[in-house]
Amino acid sequence: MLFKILPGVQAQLDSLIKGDIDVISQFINPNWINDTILNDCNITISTTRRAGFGHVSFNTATWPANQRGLRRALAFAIGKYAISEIAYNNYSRPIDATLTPSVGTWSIEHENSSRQPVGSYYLPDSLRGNHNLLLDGFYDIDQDGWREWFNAARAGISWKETVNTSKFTPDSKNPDLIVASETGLNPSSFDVLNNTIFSDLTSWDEVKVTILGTSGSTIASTVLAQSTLAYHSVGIKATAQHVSFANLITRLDNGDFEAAFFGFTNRSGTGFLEALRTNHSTNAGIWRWSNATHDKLLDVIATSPFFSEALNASIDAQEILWYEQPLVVMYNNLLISVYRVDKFKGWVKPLGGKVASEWSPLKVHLTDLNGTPISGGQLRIDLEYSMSSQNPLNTADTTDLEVLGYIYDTLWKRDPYTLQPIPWLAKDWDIQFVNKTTGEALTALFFKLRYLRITSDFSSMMVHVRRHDEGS
Ligand SMILES: [Ca+2]
Repeated sequence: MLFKILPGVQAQLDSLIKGDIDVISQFINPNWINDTILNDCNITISTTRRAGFGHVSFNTATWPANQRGLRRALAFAIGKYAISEIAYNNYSRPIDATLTPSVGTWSIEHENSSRQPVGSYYLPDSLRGNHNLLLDGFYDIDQDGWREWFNAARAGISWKETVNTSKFTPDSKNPDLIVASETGLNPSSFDVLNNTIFSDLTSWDEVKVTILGTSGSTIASTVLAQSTLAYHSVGIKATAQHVSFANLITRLDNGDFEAAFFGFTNRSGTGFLEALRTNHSTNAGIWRWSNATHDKLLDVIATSPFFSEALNASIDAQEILWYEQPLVVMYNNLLISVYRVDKFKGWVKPLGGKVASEWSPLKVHLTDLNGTPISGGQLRIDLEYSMSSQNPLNTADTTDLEVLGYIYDTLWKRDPYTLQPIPWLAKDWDIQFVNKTTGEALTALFFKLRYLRITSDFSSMMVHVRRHDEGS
């Protein structure tokens, strides 16, 4: 194998067309796929659904993003097909579920849910968006088309537990909307006793939401433009703000944001749901969201020895997220693989991954004139940057890990088509639940290593455990 450092998609595509490399390992924006590539019979393009998604996350510790109605309003009002079309030239599909379809049966996405789907946010539905805003108390009190929120503290009023829905009046954005018969109102959001708050115009604040996204990305600018338009359609004054990626991360960490667009990867099973656990570090650095029922379901997923019980808990947990929308999942884009087929055959396209994965170098082969596989040959792959470390224990750099993945072997791998664990250095393993004297329940993994014809006393052998499932 030979790695060539080629910064930028154009250099990588040029190099592939000239035959200097055999496969592009980097992310390819669909806008780069032109007729030259499409018409080259030595080059193949294939797609696979990414194990991840683009979304808008909310900081649920700040007003107004702490109101579910405001978060759901975006989910309802946004047009998810439009985002996939504009940002990805349709190399993308809308999704609602927090676990992408690439994790198979664990996902509640409509196409593979084992239960009746909870509903869909795919199509823009400003009526339901408006409805959810009204239920949580976002009200266009001065009838100018933008919603306000009653500032109880300034008015010297404390919220009451009782809500008299008969006091609602028609909404300026949707005069036909009937909300008086609705149930499930958030008791913390409204005090309509005596109808006094509706006459006190000075105590209503206009609602404003800023949505962050990185600068220089057409995908980010598309999502931000569509999101602000969606909010405008339901009377929320939303503004897009483009910042550097470093600034975005800092603002997330500091809780200095209301909403932000970025991407997530979830490679396996239900692991991503853990990131939304109340005390999880990812949650503490992004959503600051808490839901005791969701936490309990995660415990079931983590500890249940019964597949169906864990599966049902996963479905229930995703349904809570579907209603609560601490993050509005928007699209599941396709990963585009571009590679030459004139030399090597047998490329592997794993579920949710690209052709340039750990499996292709193991499986590709040259062929003789009769098409019979022959050994040998040099597979050439591009790298965006040079390596910063050759030590797998001290790097999290994607370029480093990509190369190191070909150098270091693991105890087990994932089957590329089913994503189930398969034996590798370990030929078998056993999972046992043990109780220490402290009463603490622990999971113990016992590996039976393959007999390897290597010269070693194993004194320097170490097991390095990396967590891959936390989404960030
Ligand atoms: Ca208004």
